[in-house]
Amino acid sequence: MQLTANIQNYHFNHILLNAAGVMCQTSMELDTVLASEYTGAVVTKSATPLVRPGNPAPRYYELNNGLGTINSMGLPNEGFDYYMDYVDTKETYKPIFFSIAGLSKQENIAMLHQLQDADFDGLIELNLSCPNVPGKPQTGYDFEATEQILTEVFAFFKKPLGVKLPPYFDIVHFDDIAAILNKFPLAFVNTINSIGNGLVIDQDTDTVVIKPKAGFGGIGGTLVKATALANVRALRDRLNTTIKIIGTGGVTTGRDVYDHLLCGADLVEVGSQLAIEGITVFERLEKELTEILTEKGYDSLDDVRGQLKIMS
Ligand code: RRO
Repeated sequence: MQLTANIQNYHFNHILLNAAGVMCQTSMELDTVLASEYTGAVVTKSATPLVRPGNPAPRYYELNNGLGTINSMGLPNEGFDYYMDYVDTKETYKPIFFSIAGLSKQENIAMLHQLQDADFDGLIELNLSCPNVPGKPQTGYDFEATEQILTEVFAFFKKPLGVKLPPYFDIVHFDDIAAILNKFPLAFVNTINSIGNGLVIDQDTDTVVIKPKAGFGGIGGTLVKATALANVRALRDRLNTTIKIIGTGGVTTGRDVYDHLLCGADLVEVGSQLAIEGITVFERLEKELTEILTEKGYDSLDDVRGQLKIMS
């Protein structure tokens, strides 16, 4: 069965890939994702202009019972030039998403100018939703700032660009963010980033489980699946059809991938479960998805995408 997708002129032979931040900080990790037979693309760790060590450890924790993860990595990355060198020298037929997350609008604009002028011919993901840099709010929750940066970006930027969004929790917020995003020629939106500023407590020691921000961190994995699906569905219902959707959040089984597709996702990313299980997660998820599609008698993803049923 063809488990493929398209965003503009980019073709994806498989619908799964890593979520930014997981298995994508170093060239070796990026190579690992690209080398998997079951990934359609790779996304780089969100880059800042200069290399960053990130927050102090421990900064990542896996909850018991596979419930999910909490992280406050704090945007550790090798710096913009490192990822530019990587994409410049990498020979692959798979599309590459170059993720950036400047600490200010000016940093994002500067990196986008460099990407615009470079030979890079992949897609660009502007991360508007990092929850873990102390003192830096998530731009995606500031609708005015979101519209402002996109207005400035699209005044000069001509390459395929998408945005990584934080989860929204209110119908009016779905309406408002979609109305803003629809004003721009976005190639895609990626929803959701981790649910920001959760708190996990160790039962034996009555202590938080990560050190930065007094234990507050972004939640991922099974715990966030319902929120992720709601965001994919709500945005698919509201965005122009030219804007494709990457569904991210709560994917640990083939059924979770299927549910993202039902809600309208074109591609599906795996974050927490990739960190927990490693690169073989993609093979398992694709096999489980294929079994579900076969059992239901579907021979194309077009039969599934966006076909969620509601009650009359
Ligand atoms: O590096 C991080 O702390 C981080 C980022 Br940039 C992000 O976008 N989402 C997340 O959960 N962690």
